[in-house]
Amino acid sequence: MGLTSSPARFITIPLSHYCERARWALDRVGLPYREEGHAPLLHRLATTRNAGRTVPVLVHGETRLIDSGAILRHADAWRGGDALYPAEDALRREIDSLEEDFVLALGPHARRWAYSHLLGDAGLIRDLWSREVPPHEARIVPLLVPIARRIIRMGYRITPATAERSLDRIRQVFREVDVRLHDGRRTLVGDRFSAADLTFASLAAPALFPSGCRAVLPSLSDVPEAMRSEILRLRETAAGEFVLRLYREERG
Ligand SMILES: N[C@@H](CCC(=O)N[C@@H](CS)C(=O)NCC(=O)O)C(=O)O
Repeated sequence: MGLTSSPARFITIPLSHYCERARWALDRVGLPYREEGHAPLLHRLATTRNAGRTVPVLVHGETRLIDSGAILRHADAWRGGDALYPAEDALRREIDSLEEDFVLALGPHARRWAYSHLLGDAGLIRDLWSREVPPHEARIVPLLVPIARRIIRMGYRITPATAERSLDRIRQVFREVDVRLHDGRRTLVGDRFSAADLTFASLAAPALFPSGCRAVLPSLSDVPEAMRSEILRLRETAAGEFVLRLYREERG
C-alpha cells in the first residue's frame, strides 16, 4: 500500500457515471478520499487547476490523475495489485480490451441518451446538478441551467436522432454482454470481480438507475415515461440483471 496518509482529493460532478466508475474503485480498495462535487461548468475551476478538464480528477499526494481509467489503475496499484486487475497476463489483456470497449461504446452513449431525456425538464436538472455540491454552487445552478443545457446539447451533440442512435449502441453493448454471460458465468472475465465488471456496471448506470449506485441519479418515477419504460426493459436483459446484481453484491 502507498505511504500517503492524508485523504486524496476526488473532484467530481456527482451525476457523472465516469466519476462513479472511479469512486467505486476507490471504495473497493479502501483508498481514503474526500469527494469535492461540483456543478457542471463550475467543475472546470477545480479541474483546470489540477491540469485536467473533465471529471473525475484524483489528487493523491504528489500524484494527479485526470482520467477514470488511470484512477482505477492507481487504486489497484495502491492496494498492491490484483484487486481490480489480475496479475495473469491473458486475463489482464481481456479486461483491458473490454474496458476500452465500454469506455468508447457505452459511456458516451449512455450519457447522451440519458441527457436527451433529462435536459428537457429544467426543474429536474436543477435538482440533479444541485445535489452534493457546495451551497454557493447550488445557489448558482438555477442561473446556470439555461446556458449549461445549451452547452451540453452542443458538446455531446444531443439531438433526437443521435439519442436514438445512442440507444441502439447501448442495446448492442448489452446484447454483447448477454452473449458473454450466456454460459452462466458470474463475472465478465475469469472467476473474480474485476475492473471489467466495475466499468460495465458504472457506465451502464444512466440506463438502469441501479439501486446502490452512488452517482446522483433521479428516481425512476421522476423521469419521462419513455425513459422509464426503456430502463425497465433494459433491466430485464441478462446484462441489466447482471448490473443490478453487481451493485447489490459488490458495491457494498
Ligand atoms: N476519459 C474521461 C472522460 C470523463 C468524462 O467524459 N467526464 C465528463 C462527465 S461524465 C465531464 O467531465 N464533462 C464535462 C467536461 O467535458 O468539461 C474519463 O474516463 O475520466
